[in-house]
Amino acid sequence: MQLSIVEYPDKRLKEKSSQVKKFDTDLHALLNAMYLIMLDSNGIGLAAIQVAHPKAVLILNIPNEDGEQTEENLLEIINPIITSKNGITTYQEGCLSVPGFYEDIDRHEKVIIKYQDRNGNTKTLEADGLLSIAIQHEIDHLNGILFIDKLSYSRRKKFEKEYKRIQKEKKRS
Ligand code: QAP
Ligand code: CO
Repeated sequence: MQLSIVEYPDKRLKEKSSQVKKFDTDLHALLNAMYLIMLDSNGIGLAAIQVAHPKAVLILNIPNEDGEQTEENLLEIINPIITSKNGITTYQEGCLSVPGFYEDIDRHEKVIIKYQDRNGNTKTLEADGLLSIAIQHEIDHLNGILFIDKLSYSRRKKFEKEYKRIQKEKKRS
């Protein structure tokens, strides 16, 4: 499966993802291909809608204390729901679908989610730190929301201007 990353301002990123019902080989092929393109793009998180599959599927691979990403830390999360959240934390986020732009975003400090794994087994995960932030960022994608949608009016205007410049720079190189 050859995937490519859908980039802002592509309208497909606004779509709401649908629930996964079949935990079959098609789903496994999608998950495997998502992992490869995420690593290839130097990402730590990716939702299926970012590769043009509007399904409630996301993967996360947070680096360890040594800054290394290992496949044993790969999380495959299907049909997630946040069952509990508390605290507030701020982190400078980026997104593979908004390349080259980073901005501070407020999130819940800790979340507990319920989700299914690639075989349809129900799991619970308690997350804090970068994992908690990444989960919230990716669940937003499933609802058609990008981190830039959370910016104030003035920061959003600043983003639009800067992003145009980034896009122009890319075309030149
Ligand atoms: C979502 O983001 C996230 O602009 C994952 O040029 C964000 O993997 C999780 C990336 C913040 C936790 C905190 C972005 C790669 C990767 C870029 C990513 C770029 C190359 C973003
Ligand atoms: Co993203």
